[in-house]
Amino acid sequence: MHNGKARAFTNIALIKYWGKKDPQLILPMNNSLSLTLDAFYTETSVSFSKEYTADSFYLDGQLQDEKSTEKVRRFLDLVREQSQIFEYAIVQSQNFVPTAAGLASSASGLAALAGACNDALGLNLSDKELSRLARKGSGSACRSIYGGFVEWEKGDSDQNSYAFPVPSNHWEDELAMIFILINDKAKDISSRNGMQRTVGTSTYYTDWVKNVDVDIKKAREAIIEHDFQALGEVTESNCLKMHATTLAASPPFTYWTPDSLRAMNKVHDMRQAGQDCYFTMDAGPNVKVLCQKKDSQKIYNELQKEFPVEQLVMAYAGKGMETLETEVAK
Ligand code: FM0
Repeated sequence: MHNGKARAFTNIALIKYWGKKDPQLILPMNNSLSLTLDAFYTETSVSFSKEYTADSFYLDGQLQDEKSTEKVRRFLDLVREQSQIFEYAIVQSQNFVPTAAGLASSASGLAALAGACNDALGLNLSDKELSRLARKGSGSACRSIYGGFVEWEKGDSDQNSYAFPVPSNHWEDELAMIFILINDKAKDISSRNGMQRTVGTSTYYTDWVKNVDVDIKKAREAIIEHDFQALGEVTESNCLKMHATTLAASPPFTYWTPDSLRAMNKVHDMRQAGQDCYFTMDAGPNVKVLCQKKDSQKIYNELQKEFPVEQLVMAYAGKGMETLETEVAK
């Protein structure tokens, strides 16, 4: 029996990962840059044993079906290959989210699973190797190995595509991100499928790839200079460019709902009124508002005029992946 346990926090990209060059190895088309947050995280235990006859995956105590287990099982296969320990595993994950609104995150989930497997099988992986391993579970997970600002260097092979911390002199501790959780009854398109369709069919996609390096550079500079307006502007503009690519896909799609637009408008109105805040969105309808910690309570209160408090979550910068004590002896 080999047991391991780890916790990882989710991260939100300020400059987005959008498109794969190699879907098998999960090599991205572009660099991305994120902020790891403290409000959403996953704790995962894994045990490998010769006695098990199949992999099983429990999420929040519920045994998951074949479809939800697939990502986990494929990841376990990679780990078995890497460790040469060919045993089935039981994976138990708990998602910690401050409201009932769900917000499952493959970034925190796969980063925690990578950490737990490393712990269980005594792989002794460095952070760089852990980032590479997590990447193969879910691209954005490679960034959740680290806290604060993180950049994912796209690379061009399994060896050189990994995330690393962006030096910021602890500037992230002065920032906040407020989540506006928006319910979407429409059928959703996963980020994996959405980016695949976009790369394959969107006439705007080449434009995205051409421009994203400029945004990465602007974000890096803003972080070095602790220039909040510059970081906010490039965050918002990069998000809009990513979402524009989906409109030119075939068939076209969008992650925006009327309430997402209402939230984006609210952020614009607040900015007009002199508040320093900027939005970003990922492959779903939720809107995240980047602001400075010193203004965060005021902005949160202002958002409450438009959205019920149950839909708002305040987040600050979070830590990197950590190994936890297992309950059972190894
Ligand atoms: O996080 O197919 O990691 O940079 O969230 O598992 O590699 O779930 F807005 C989209 C995340 C994409 C931007 O994609 O995809 C970002 C996104 P996978 P992920």
